[in-house]
Amino acid sequence: MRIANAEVIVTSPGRNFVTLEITTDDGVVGYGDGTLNGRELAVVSYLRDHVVPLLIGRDPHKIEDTWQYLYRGAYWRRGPVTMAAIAAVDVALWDIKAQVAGLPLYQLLGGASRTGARAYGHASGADLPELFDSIRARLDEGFRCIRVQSGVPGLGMVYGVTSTDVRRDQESNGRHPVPVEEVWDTPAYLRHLPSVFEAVRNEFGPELPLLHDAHHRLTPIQAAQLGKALEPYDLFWLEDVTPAENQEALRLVRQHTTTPLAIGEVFNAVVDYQTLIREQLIDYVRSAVTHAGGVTAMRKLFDYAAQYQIKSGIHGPTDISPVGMAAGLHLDLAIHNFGIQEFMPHSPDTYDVFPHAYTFSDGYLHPGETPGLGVTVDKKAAAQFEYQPAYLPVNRLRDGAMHDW
Ligand code: CS2
Ligand code: MG
Repeated sequence: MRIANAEVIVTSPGRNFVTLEITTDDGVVGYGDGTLNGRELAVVSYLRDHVVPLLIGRDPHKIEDTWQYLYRGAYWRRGPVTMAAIAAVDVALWDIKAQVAGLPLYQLLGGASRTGARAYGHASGADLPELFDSIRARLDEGFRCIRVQSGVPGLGMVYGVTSTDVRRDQESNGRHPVPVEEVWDTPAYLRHLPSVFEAVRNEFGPELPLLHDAHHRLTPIQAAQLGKALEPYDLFWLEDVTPAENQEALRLVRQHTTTPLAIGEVFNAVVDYQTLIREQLIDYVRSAVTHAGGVTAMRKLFDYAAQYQIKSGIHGPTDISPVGMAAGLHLDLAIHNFGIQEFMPHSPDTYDVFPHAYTFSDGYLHPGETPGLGVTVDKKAAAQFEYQPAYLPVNRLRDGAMHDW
């Protein structure tokens, strides 16, 4: 069996998605997600110009060898564009292998370790009444674990808070020719957030698992203060307290708080976690299959983390396509050290482009029993949605200085 064709599909049903379609000479078709939010066309070029020519004629079953060929063969290591491109190839090859085996992918990863993947949904509000409505809406949809994001008095737009509560595919602030600029004030946020969690616990009781995403905005000592201040509210996790490029900085945070920590959505290789995992500075690894080199690399990450009782929390925003989502769900079902799965449902238009077998019910996701990944691309539907440039917002402090968004 040989790879006969590889095609990059760009579509934009509400937001941009990059998909690699690999076809074998036997006519088996596999899909991989290579979407990198705000920098999509860089991955398209990396794939079309540098990777696709290397794939034609290769044995699609040699997944590990192809991964190493693309990783080591580039000479230049890691980086989000490279790793998203490698992920797209890797996932498409796993899709092909599982289809040839006639099995859903999770069976090739060791079979099911659980009946479903516990998921968390996003709730947000500019103020408490809006936030409570949003939490109730998620509970009504079947979510049993909730990420809570809140507006901060005196600040306008804040990461994770939407005016309409429709956190589906649309880029968070619509499409703009240049990034939207938000204003950020860390002390105001630190003063306000504990009161939000106190109110949510008073309203919804002690049992509901609650999460929060600080989105890389704090210094290590601020992160320590926040973790400590939130301890009474028993969070499932506190996410991305610092940018974590400086892994050692997490030692300071860890010394000061028992609030569980999750990090990793902007990492793209196992080595990015080396200190965090070896020194047990976090509790959950957050990479997406799409951004960290595919199923092959994620399996190695989870196995390494498992040695230290660190669990998975795969990144699942809507900028991961249903193809990337499905790849994550097969891992969730198979690995032993599963923690939780982030789940933001995609829009109906996106689901039309990507027919999929995975399901969500009563708080749990399941990848389905279709051989392979269980997701395809309807190319006719995809062609109706042309690529549109779009950027993530940027953040400035009150004095105008750039800050992490
Ligand atoms: C996030 C994302 O889901 C999350 O936890 O932090 O929403 C993130 O902002 C986007 O994936 C950026 O593209
Ligand atoms: Mg996050």
